[in-house]
This record gives sequence, structure tokens and C-alpha cells, in this order.
Amino acid sequence: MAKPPQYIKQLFQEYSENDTMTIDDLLRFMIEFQKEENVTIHDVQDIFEHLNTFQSRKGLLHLDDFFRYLLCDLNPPLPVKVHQDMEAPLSHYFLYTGHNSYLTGNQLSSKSCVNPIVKALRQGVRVIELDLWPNSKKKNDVKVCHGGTLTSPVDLVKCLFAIKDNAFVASEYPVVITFEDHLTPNLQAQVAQMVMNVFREMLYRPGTDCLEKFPSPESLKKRVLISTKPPEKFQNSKPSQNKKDPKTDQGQVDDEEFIEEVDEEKAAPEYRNLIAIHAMKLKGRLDNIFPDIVRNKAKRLSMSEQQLENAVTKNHGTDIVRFTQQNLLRVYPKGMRIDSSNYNPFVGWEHGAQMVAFNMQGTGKYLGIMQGMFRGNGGCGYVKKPDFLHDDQYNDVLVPCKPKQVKTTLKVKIYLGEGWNLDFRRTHFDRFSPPDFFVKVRIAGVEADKRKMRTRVIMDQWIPEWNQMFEFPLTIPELALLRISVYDFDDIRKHDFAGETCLPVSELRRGIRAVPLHNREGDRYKHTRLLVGLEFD
Ligand SMILES: [Ca+2]
Ligand SMILES: [Ca+2]
Ligand SMILES: [Ca+2]
Repeated sequence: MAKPPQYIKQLFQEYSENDTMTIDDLLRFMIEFQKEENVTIHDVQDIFEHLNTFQSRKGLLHLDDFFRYLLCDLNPPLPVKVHQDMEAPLSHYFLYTGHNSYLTGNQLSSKSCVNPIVKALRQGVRVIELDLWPNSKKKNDVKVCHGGTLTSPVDLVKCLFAIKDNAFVASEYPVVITFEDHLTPNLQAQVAQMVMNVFREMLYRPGTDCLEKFPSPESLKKRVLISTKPPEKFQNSKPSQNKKDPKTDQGQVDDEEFIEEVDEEKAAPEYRNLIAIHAMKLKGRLDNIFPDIVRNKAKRLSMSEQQLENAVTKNHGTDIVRFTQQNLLRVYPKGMRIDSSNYNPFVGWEHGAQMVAFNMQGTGKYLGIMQGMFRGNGGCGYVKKPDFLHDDQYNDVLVPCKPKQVKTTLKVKIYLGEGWNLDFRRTHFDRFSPPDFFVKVRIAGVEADKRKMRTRVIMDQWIPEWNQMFEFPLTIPELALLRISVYDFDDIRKHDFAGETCLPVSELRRGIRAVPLHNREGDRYKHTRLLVGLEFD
């Protein structure tokens, strides 16, 4: 275990008397130094009780106890509970969103099953996507699979039960199921029956043609919402003469293109009545699309990452932000990502897109950033969008040529790390010597705020002590994420990965905090963590 560094000793001196700290001393430390304005004597009493195991004298903390406290889970870098306003309409939040949620691996030949759905929900994902196809092997049956590929199917009913059983384990805020449906009216009626039978009163059905305004996550706790395109007969938008424009579609392998012609007479009203969030597809030229949208009805529009980028390049950024002030925008990975990789989520977030849909089964920088965003707000899967995205006067806050004003400077001090010796084998990093750790400290965010720094390498130490400070001036701190990753330095080979995390800057708790590290899949290591100082100027 790490020993308290000089700086922590000084801090302890400052807040203790005769080398012991009382409950009142710790309270003073938390208010003055950790800037926890709302902390009470009861909170501190609870902490003392939890610390009891390594307390040598009851009711008093020694230097080692104080240091253990700073490095333990009772001192996390983010608030643990939901703390944002949850009473605003759904369109005011970013939702943790999955793409092809049933796939275990790549987009072409991997197996489909309920496990990735269960895992995603238990990580806090709130939007699950299911692609519905007729089951060619069984009459009147529906399967879930990635159409037009060799991925194996899974029964719809199994998926629905998996969602029901796991929806509210990680969070009690609503789960949205987005259907991409390729079904006949007959099968749609069957799906309606199935969905009703599985979810019953959990299902939220507004009972009106189309919502004027979305309800709030608070009012939809423990509810399941279905979002899909209503059958043609019931669409109150323009008739289907607007065939897809090859210029905006650019060879997307998006399944909605394969939608079957619906027999209008037979379109299933039961199915239509399931839909809480009406979906529509981007059709026609971009210039016509946004003025075309009926302003007073709340809908969901789907765009591929590429369509979004094109729209932004062609100066539709402000239109998109305005659209997302009342409606939902879902962005999905382009069809070329057959390896289930992901894309830069900031293009969507900067423009207010609530559902930036990600392949959750992989690893990678962008998935790490996505996981980081949704560690915010107690990990409940809903993060409130920054206020400026809901400003009536919104006007290209993010245009690249506009001069940027630094709103705040984040100061990150990396003190030390510990736990690798407990989570890894002795020879995991270097065969013949202890590891040589260094830390990369980076900001992900809007272009102007991106920055990369790193600590020096501490050679041959399982418990490295860096004591290095880094400063990050931020123009849009609301969208900035702090990325921290540790590596074992190697001369000849690629450095070995030794844990990472990503944290929303706007939620960081100030003071000295214990920052737990995660593996590449986002699972937390049991013991590996850093002691980090966090301040704003
Ligand atoms: Ca190594
Ligand atoms: Ca070494
Ligand atoms: Ca090494």
C-alpha cells in the first residue's frame, strides 16, 4: 500500500491536533479544503463508522487513516447520486444509447443474443435498438437480427423479457426501445400483442396521435417507451413520394431502406398505438428538411454520423440545434463500421443530439468517452444537456472561426497511484522488473478545448508517485471530459495499458479525490486507483 506523501502529511497537520483528527476536524477539512458545502456532521460520522476497520483509536483518525480515507471509495471524483433536474422534457437530456444492441461482435457475422442487451442495461444504457424481421423459418414469427448480413437471429420475445428483467437495475429512469421494423401489418399486430403481454403497465402509451411535448424522465420512472416509425397509413407527414435522395444517403447500409411496402388497409392500429415516440427518417434534400418539420409535434429523427457531418459542413448546425430543442435526434454509426467501431460523439452532442447511438460491445477511445459522459448524473443514463443548447437565441456558439473565451481553467494534479500489484500478476507489465508507469492526462471536448499532457515515467515502481500538475483552459466546460490513462513505459515494444477513466469535467468534485481506473471494456479494477487533485480557476 502507498505511504502518505509529504503534501498529505502537511494537510493532515493543518487539520489535526496532536496527530489525531476528530469528526469536527474532518468536517472542517471537507468544507474548507474539499469544498463540500453541503456536507453535514452526520455524513462525517458515517465516514468515521465506515473507516472503523482501520482506525486504531475509536473516534479519532491518525495520518494513515486519513490517507486511507482519501484513497478509498468514500472519496470519489464524481457525485454518486442523481443530482440534476429530472423534470425537464426528454429532449433536454443526452440519453445513453446503444446501436444494434443484440449483436455480440461485428456487424456482419457475429452472433445475436440477449447478453449484450442485459450488459448494456446494467451499465445504464437507456435506449436499446432492435431490428425486427419476419422469421422465414417459422410462420407468423418475428426475429431480431441485422438484416442482409450473416449475423444469427434471436427471438424477439427473449429480447423483450431481457429488457423487462434488467431495465431498472442500474437506473429507474425510463428505457426507450427503438424498433427498426421490416414487418407486414400482420406481424406488426403480433409484435404489438407481444410487447403488451411482456410489459403490461410498464409500457408508456401517450394515447394521443403524437405528443406535443415530451414528458420528463422523472414522470416516466420505471416505464418503457417504444419508438419507431408509425405504419404508413398513420403517418401524418407528406405522402411517400419523397423517394430517398442518393446524395444524402451515400450508400448507407441502413436497414430502414429495405422497408416493405405496407398495405394501408391492413396497417395494424394496435401497433400504431404502442408508439410513444414517433420516428422519422431523413429524406430529401437537407435544405428542405428542417423547415419541413412540424414544429409543435415532438418526434425523433434518425441520421447517420455521415449525414450529420454533411449537414454541419453545409451550415445546418444551427437548424439542427433548434430542431433538438423540442425533438429528439438519433445519430447512428455509418454502415461501413462493420467492425462495430464507433465515431466522434462530440459532433452529435455539440448539436444537441440526444441519442448518439454506439456499438457497446467493443473497446476504443470513443467508447471510453461515451462511458465517461454517462458516469455523470449518478450513472442514471440521462445527462442534462448544457443550457446554451436550449437557448432560444442559440446562434452558432460553436462555429470554429468565432473567437473563444476561456470560461474556466481545470487544474489536475496527479499525486500517486496504487493497486496494480493486487490486480495484475507480477510479470504482467515487465518480466524482469517492476513496471514503469506514466499517466496521460487529456481533455476531450469541443475542438478549442482538446489538449494532451503526460507525466514523467517513474521507473520500476508498483506504487508510483508523480506529484505533477496540469492546467486545461476550457471554453465549453459543459461538454468537456477529463481522460486519464496509465501506461507502463517500454523502450522497444508498445507501452502496456495499465488502466483508464473518463470523467465529465462539469461534475468533478474539487479537492483531493480517489479516482478508480477501468480496463479497456470499461469494467472497474478492484484495487487500481489514482490520488488526484482537482481545482477550477
Ligand atoms: Ca512492459
Ligand atoms: Ca521496469
Ligand atoms: Ca516497462
